[in-house]
Parts: sequence; C-alpha cells; structure tokens
Amino acid sequence: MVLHIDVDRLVRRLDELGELGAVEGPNGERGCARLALTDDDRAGRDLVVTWMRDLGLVVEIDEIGNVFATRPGTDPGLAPVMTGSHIDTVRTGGRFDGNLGVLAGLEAIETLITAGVETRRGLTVAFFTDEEGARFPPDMLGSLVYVGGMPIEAALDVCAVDDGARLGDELARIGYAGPRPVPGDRFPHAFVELHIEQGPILEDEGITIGVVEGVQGISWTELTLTGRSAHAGTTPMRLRRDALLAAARITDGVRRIADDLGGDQVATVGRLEPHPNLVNVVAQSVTMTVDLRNTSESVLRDAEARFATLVDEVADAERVTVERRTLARFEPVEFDAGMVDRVEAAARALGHSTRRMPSGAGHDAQMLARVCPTAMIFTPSIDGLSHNIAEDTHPSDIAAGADTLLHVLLDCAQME
Ligand code: HGY
Ligand code: MN
Ligand code: MN
Repeated sequence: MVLHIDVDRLVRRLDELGELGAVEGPNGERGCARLALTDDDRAGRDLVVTWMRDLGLVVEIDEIGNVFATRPGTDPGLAPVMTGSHIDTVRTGGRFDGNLGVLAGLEAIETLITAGVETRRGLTVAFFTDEEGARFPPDMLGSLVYVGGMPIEAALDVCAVDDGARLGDELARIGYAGPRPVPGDRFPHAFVELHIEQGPILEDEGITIGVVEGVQGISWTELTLTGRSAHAGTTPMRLRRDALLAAARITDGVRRIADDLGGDQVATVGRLEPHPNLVNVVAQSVTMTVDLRNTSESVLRDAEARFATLVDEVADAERVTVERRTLARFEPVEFDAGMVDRVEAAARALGHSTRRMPSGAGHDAQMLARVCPTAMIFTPSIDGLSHNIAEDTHPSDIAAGADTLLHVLLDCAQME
C-alpha cells in the first residue's frame, strides 16, 4: 500500500501560514513578508508550533530559536531522521520558500499517524532560524549555529541590517530563545529537505521532481563607499568625490564579471543605501551588497578576485574610500550519494519524472550535510519565480514533492 499525503490539508496550512505577513500584489498575487524575528515571524512560529503540539509531537526550542518537533520511533535508542526548512521570508517573499519544506514534513508525519504506521527511528520536523539572512546575515544562520559552524555568542550579537536590532534581543523579545543547547548535542541520523526549485529548470524541462546533488558556493560582501557630500548645483564635476557614482560603476562592473565568466556564475547587487539620499546633494556615502555564487569554488574565487580589483579601481578613480565586510561565505556542498539515490528512487517509485541538479539557492540542508547524510527534493516553481510575491507551485507538484518526502523519510526511518 503506497501512502499519500493529504495535499488539500497541506495547501490549507500553506495558505494559513502565508497570511501572517501577507503582501498583496497589483494583480492579486499573494506573497509573504515575514522577516526573521519580527512580530510576523513570531506569529508564524506560534502557529506552526501549535500544529506540531496538536499532533502530539515533542517540541524543543534551542538557544538560537531553532524548533524541533519529534514523533518518537519504536526504537528510542536510535537517532531520529529529520526533515525541515525555514519559515522566515524575504520582504518580497512567497508562500512556499521554506514553508513548503516545514509543512510538508508536518504533513508526512500526520499521514503516518493517521495511517497508524510506526517507524523504528523517530521522525523530527524542524524549522531553522533566519535562513534567509536578509535581516541578520549570514543566511542559514540558525542551522549554521546548530551544526557548530558559528558560535552562539557571535550569532546573538549580529545586528539587523534594517534597524540595527541585536539578534539575541529580538529572539528574546519574540519568546524563542530556547533551552536546548547549541551546537546540537543530538544530531539526526539523516536529513532530507523539500524545497521549491526557485528557478526555471524543472518547469522548462517538464520534470516533476528535482533530485538535488548539492548547493553552489555563496559569497556575500557589504561595501561602504565614502566620498564627500557636496552641493549638486555649485560643485564642478572635476571636484566631486561621488559615492553614488562609484556604487553605480561597481554595480555595472559586477554584472560584467558574471557575463565574462559565463556558465553558472551569478552576481547581484541587492541592497544599495545612499546617504543622505537627497535630490540636491552629491552622495557622501553608499552602503551596498554584492552576492556572488558559483557551483565551482575555484571560479567563485576568481569572481571574488575580479570583484576586489574592480572595487579598488573604481575607488581610486572616484577618490572614495572603501570598507569591506564579509556577510556570508560558504563553499559549494555535495550531498551524500546514498541519500541522493534514495530521493531519486522514491520519486521514480511514485511514478514521477526526475532530473539531478545543483541548487542555486542556499538551504539549511547545506549545513545539516556537515553532521549527517543529507539530500534535498525540489518541486517546480511556476515561471521559475521566487523571492517574488507571485511565487507559486502547482498543487499536483506540491503533492508529488510531499509524497516523495514521505517515502524518503519512511525509507530512512527503517535504516540501521
Ligand atoms: O540566499 C539564499 O540563497 C537563500 O534564499 N537564503
Ligand atoms: Mn528557502
Ligand atoms: Mn529564500
């Protein structure tokens, strides 16, 4: 008997969670802006924890606010199998990024409870704090702390890029500074994460399930360029030290680095904050971010070297000073071959088309891969859109992804 999840129940929960921090678009799109450790994040956390407790799961919260909900197995001496993702979003987020992985994990466990199916190993569904890193860099912060990649003290002292709030203060304020110690003292036997692809590949090729083999490398840098504010009307061009012009030249240069390297190289200037940002003042300073990614560590380093040269040349030409701050730097990650095979086999056994692929986005799974055999399952994104309020995935694909997750969890839960 092949078990299937209840996709209507899963979609209902995705919609209900998506209402917390909901953002309405001009054409009726319904996205979600639920930045980490905001009141909306607290409301989202409270709702998911209520669903976890209603299922009778054992809920634990760790010192960085990661939440773990476990259905014990028949052999309590064995480490559980874990699934999960994140429920924080970016400001132009959708209802599926992260949320699908958490709620599909909950749905898989509820399906087993309803069917009266016990598992040898316990099953844990988790959500990790601040996966997006958009408010508190780096991204995947909560899972990074959980696996011992970042000391808790350093994490609690990270300040928000929007309002400067201290992460530890915000975590306490929303009531999610938990007692479970970090780094984790009880790592899972295996970890599998369901996530939307967030890109165009699966949809373009008409494939239902992405079998994710790894995650590309990520390099985030914050630049603060400082020139000299001056009067827009009286200051001759030759006398200007225009930080905004320097930022514009760097932005254009970053695009050229990606074009010159080609292949998997991507480069993004996502945040740009001029000061004083007034119509009649030559900008005194600009804070900006550059996001570079590549599946190859050596090419990513080449991109970083070209970026460093670009910044030096522009700063010299425009006579501005530069402060650099690394916000995130993670090398490419390869998932466990055995777990990747399990994902592929489960999807195919359910009759779904599959293709192996890397992940362009960062995910909590790349951190869990440091402590246990890990893999990911992708479902198609309509129009390849994500980090956009129009983010969407067909219910049939949601069902395919969650069913695949259910069967990978069942498979792993019987492992020795
Ligand atoms: O930035 C990322 O790839 C992810 O959305 N945190
Ligand atoms: Mn995500
Ligand atoms: Mn995201």
